[in-house]
Amino acid sequence: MTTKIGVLVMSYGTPESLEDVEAYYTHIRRGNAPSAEQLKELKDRYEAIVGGVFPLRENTDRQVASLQSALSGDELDKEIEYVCYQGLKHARPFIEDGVEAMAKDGITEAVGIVLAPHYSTMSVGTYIKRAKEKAETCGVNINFVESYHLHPQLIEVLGRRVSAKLELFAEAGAGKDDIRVLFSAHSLPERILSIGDPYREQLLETSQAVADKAGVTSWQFTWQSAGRTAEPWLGPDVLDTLRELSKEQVEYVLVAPVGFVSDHLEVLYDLDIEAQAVAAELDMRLMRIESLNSDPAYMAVLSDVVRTQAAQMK
Ligand code: FEC
Repeated sequence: MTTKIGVLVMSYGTPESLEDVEAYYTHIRRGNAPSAEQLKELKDRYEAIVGGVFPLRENTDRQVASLQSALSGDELDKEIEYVCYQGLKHARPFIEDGVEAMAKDGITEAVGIVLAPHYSTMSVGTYIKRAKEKAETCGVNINFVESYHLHPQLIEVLGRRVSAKLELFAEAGAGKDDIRVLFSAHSLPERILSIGDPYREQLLETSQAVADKAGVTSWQFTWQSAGRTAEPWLGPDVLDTLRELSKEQVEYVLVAPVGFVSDHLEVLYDLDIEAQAVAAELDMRLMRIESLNSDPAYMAVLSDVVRTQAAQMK
């Protein structure tokens, strides 16, 4: 007999239209509406992205569909049928909607996974909390993949992306030691450090492993996309790091945003527009590795960790 296992695939979520940005921003701010100035600033950033205003929606849709295919084509697990459901943190379908949809389909056993490889109580932890709370009310037994930041195939594919851009720099005349690789991730409030949160450590572990894989010795870690709130956020920010590197006469910089897996605002605006503008001012050449999006290698990572989690539930 085939057992059906639901897979709740969770991601950040993005507005559906410019009119929807205010509600989205209010949700991120836990019900506090942004000021007119903050709202305009965010809408301007969405409008500035080239190639589509809300690319994260399409990218998440594709990732969920690709993961479904990867799990369905599994010859090993003939007794298990995996059914993927999408659940977004700040937009429809919300995490709770995804859990409810599973329950309506009669699913009682599920695995939850976030499209972000590193665990933090303030990021992945809050996705898990919401999914768990909803699952309890719907009679769904759900277990979670908390992180997969050192999965060998993840390190392999990120290493390949770093090497590909380093080759482009070499073709442009840069020597290996002239290039600084900057691994980056979304900043979080500094207070996470005092509660022993593993986020920073996991990001450094991924960075070290990818650097080793690509044979990079000249690298450092930097934060990006800090929120616009009064409390201190983890730094240094990528823009400050570029200014520091300029003082060290570094001319070539490769940014590898290993904390993200998709093309979205924080990559397409914060790096490709904002950081590029600062690099140009400093007369530096800046490149970024391509995002994983629905690369089959990333789908293989996700399907592997989902299957491993499901096997532990048997
Ligand atoms: O393309 C898109 O539409 C969405 C891009 C997007 C991603 C993303 C990922 C993460 N965030 C994380 C933490 C925070 C915290 C706050 C916060 C605020 C924002 C705002 C926007 C936004 N985030 Fe985000 N984040 C994205 C977008 N984020 C827009 C609001 C304006 C601003 O501050 O820039 C602060 C909340 C507060 O005000 O209290 C904290 C983390 C990630 C990476 C992990 C994940 O994907 O969940 C952590 C993509």
